[in-house]
Amino acid sequence: MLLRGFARPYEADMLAALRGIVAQAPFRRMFTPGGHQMSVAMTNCGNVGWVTDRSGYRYDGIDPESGAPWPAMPAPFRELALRAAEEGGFAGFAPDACLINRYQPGAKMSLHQDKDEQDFAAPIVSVSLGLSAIFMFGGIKRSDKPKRYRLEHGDVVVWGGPSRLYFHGVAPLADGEHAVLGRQRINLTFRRAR
Ligand code: MD3
Ligand code: FE
Repeated sequence: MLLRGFARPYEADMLAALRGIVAQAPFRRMFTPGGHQMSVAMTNCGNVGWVTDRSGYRYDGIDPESGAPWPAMPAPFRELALRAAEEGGFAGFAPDACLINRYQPGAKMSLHQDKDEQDFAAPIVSVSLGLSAIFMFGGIKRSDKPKRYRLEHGDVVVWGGPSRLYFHGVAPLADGEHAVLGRQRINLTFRRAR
């Protein structure tokens, strides 16, 4: 379910909280198990964070860069995720992980499934901020032809039910200047990892 502009009322609180998170756990470009450096820079907040390195993909309670726990999930993040999931028909969503992706011009995310989580019955809630991006939404098979959606500042999407395991990705970010966030797109995904 696509909720256009749903994050707008939370924008100021989210951006303030984001500054605190990034001060503790800066964005970094991780390596895939295959040894490729991702074009998207990432960080996390919550009890666990998604990480990738040469040994594989996993959720980890510790930020490998600092050796410290990830920053706590701020209250406005939890509130937004809960309210959006409720709109999408998933009452009581309590995410334990929030992956924060930063796209600069040219950054992209290839078609993939999110399946490192324990419980696929919980939805994933995504929040887009800053420059808009073309989101590609396929099907259960990698070969299913993706539909394209433009995701803009403040848009929230709730991915639950069958779509939870659909292939998806993001086309290379076009250059531009966003009034609030400048030359970047930030995407937050709220997850129930454990
Ligand atoms: C559909 N992020 O972090 S958010 C990711 O814009 C990821 O940064 C993209 O894919 C981004 O894993 C897309 C939308 C999204 C997130 C999770 C999904 C769509 C999804 C999980 C299942 C199906
Ligand atoms: Fe994903």
